[in-house]
Amino acid sequence: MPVEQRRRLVTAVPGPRSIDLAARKAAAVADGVGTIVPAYVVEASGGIVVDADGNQLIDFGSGIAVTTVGNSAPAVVARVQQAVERFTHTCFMVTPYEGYVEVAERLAELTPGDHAKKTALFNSGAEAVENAIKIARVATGRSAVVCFDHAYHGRTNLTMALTAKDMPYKHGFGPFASEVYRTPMAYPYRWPGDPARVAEEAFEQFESQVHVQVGESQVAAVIIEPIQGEGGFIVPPDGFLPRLQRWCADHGAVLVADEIQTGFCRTGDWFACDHEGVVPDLITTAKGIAGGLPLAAVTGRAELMDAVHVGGLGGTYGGNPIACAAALGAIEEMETHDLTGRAREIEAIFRDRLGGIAARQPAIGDVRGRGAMMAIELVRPGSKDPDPVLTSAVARASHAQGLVVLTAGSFGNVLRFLPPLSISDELLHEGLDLIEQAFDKTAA
Ligand code: PLZ
Repeated sequence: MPVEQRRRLVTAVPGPRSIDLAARKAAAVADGVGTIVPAYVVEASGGIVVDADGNQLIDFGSGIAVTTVGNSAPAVVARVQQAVERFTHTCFMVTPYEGYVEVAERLAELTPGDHAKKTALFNSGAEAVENAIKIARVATGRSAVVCFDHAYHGRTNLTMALTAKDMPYKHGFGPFASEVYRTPMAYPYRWPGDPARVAEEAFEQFESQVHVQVGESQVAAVIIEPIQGEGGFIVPPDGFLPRLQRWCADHGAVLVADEIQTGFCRTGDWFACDHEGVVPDLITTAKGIAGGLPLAAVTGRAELMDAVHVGGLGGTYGGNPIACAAALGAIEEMETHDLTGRAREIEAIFRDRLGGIAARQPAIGDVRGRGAMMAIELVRPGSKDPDPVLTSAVARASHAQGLVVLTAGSFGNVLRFLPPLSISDELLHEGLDLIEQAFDKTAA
């Protein structure tokens, strides 16, 4: 590994070089594009991000769950280097190439279910979600899409409509796409009903709201993140996803699993749906699929995927050859290094340490997640009132100490941990020490 796997602070974070770059950013880049930790990166690998001032930060973010195999992972670099020297682009819709086909073959093998599957490749997660809905609509001849509270599916017009949160994602950007209906999410920590029956009650509400407000026969697709990401790492209790799967099968609707954040070993399985053996009709993937290069996919039942007329799916860059090479390299890394197993080990470390911190910090209301996708929800002690102020204070104190950590949640009160699976146990523990210290410094 080229970068020494050690945290090191040589200046404040951000340091003078990053501050200069931030001034250039302020002058040249639209303000609407924010930055969470304004330390400008020059290099990254394993569990370390190096900034322009020479600071070495511990990475608990993976560029929002993207560099699951680590930054510049060897198999990704090797395959990208080979590919980029041969050709950079032809457009698969003009003169095709093998890498695209090979990624589609691998997705058919790796995604849940052993039915005949096909794939179409795109550039971003949002684009994959948009296309999954297009496919579901053509295949069913219906238009309604059902999504969930706290969902995040992207920033394009249709995906904004599917995303639940106003600020910052939707505010002022309407009008939004129509025929989108939202129902309650099985959110154990905040479920108002019987805590032992969250899966059943949430499903009952889904079923009755769809019946009354949409009509079963109108539903093209039900789209859900099997563990919600931006919404705050909300893990539905066992039984909720299988009920949705059965409902979709019974009513001729397409179940779309948005595994853009949860997919590719992140949760300790290849896909989060695998945890309960749920087999979605369509699955959207992106992020972890290609080790940091922009690639996204819709994979699903061959008969659904093939319902769209020739020429109906595509895009100039979809399945770019360099991104496909990167994806094959990332999958190779996942297989050779048993990264599903590594995600489970990381979960064990986080559960143990976060449980210990939560026992001493009454502001931590919930510890949850799966694999290397763990989170804590912060509340005012003695209540479940969200505490976004403390959440951002803990995040900022961690950033200052050289830990890249992200927040999430509809109420901005979730600290989420998404380390690359290539991180060492030492760096995990050190990062968790920094979280613990940040609480000691900031919590009342
Ligand atoms: N579906 C489940 O997590 C992207 C958003 C970051 P794109 N999540 C990170 C931000 O603030 O823009 C995401 C996701 C799920 C879809 C998407 C969208 O993926 O590649 O960002 O378009």
